[in-house]
Amino acid sequence: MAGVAMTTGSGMDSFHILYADVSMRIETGAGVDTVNIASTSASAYLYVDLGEGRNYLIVGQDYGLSYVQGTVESRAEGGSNIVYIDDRATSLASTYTLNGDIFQRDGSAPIFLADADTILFWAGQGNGNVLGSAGNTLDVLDLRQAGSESRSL
Ligand SMILES: [Ca+2]
Ligand SMILES: [Ca+2]
Repeated sequence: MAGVAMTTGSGMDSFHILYADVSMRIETGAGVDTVNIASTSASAYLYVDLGEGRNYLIVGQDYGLSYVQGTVESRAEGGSNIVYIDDRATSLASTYTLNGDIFQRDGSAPIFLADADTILFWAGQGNGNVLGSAGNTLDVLDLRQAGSESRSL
């Protein structure tokens, strides 16, 4: 994988990825780490391993999932991740699918959520001024593949 590789240590590390246009591999090691992903290009494959501890993975909080166009693969080797998927910046109705540990919004890249302990999800908020922004659809296809004990949606 060409691109950026970063490894950090046992402290509480925080990454805010505003725009990834090359592939990245980020490993944050032990400690309660936070990785916040705002925007990725289609040619960028983003691999994040938040390591030991109960970590926080945030996707889409800045601009919504429309700007997440490159695949995101996440895990927490030896730990777990609390995952926030936030598409509130999107005003049109969307279809979201959770299939095992793969989350995807139509028109956005898949987000792989290995070692997710909890998933908190916000769909688009809609816009009363835009026609056709009625409801969102969330399809949960299969949670049995997920390697976690409980899930919150
Ligand atoms: Ca760390
Ligand atoms: Ca960690």
